[in-house]
Amino acid sequence: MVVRKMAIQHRDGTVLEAKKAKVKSPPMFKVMLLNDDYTPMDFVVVVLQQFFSLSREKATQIMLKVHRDGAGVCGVYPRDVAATKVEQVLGFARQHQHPLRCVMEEN
Ligand code: TYC
Repeated sequence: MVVRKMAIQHRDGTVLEAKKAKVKSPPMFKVMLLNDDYTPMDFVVVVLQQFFSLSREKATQIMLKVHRDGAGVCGVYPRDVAATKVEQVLGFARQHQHPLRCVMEEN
């Protein structure tokens, strides 16, 4: 936390000093899916619905973006939440023997 000191000097020489606490918002991380040639499209849509609370329509849009562009953002979260999402997605993909990749990146 950054603390900025502000001083007001009065005519009589007394000084009033106030500290203003500057609250810094926590760093945020994008969770991204990466494309591959093997993971079924339907599986990716289920992942996006289950772990990122997206509608089937929004999940389908993001899956298609990843398929076309190579990567796409699933959501933006504080560090620990983003790390948990990545682990959950990778664990779920591994259970189903799909090579789906999921990464986090500071926003
Ligand atoms: N490219 C995959 C296919 O054609 C689909 C896919 C989409 C895979 C998004 C991964 O993150 C991904 N079956």
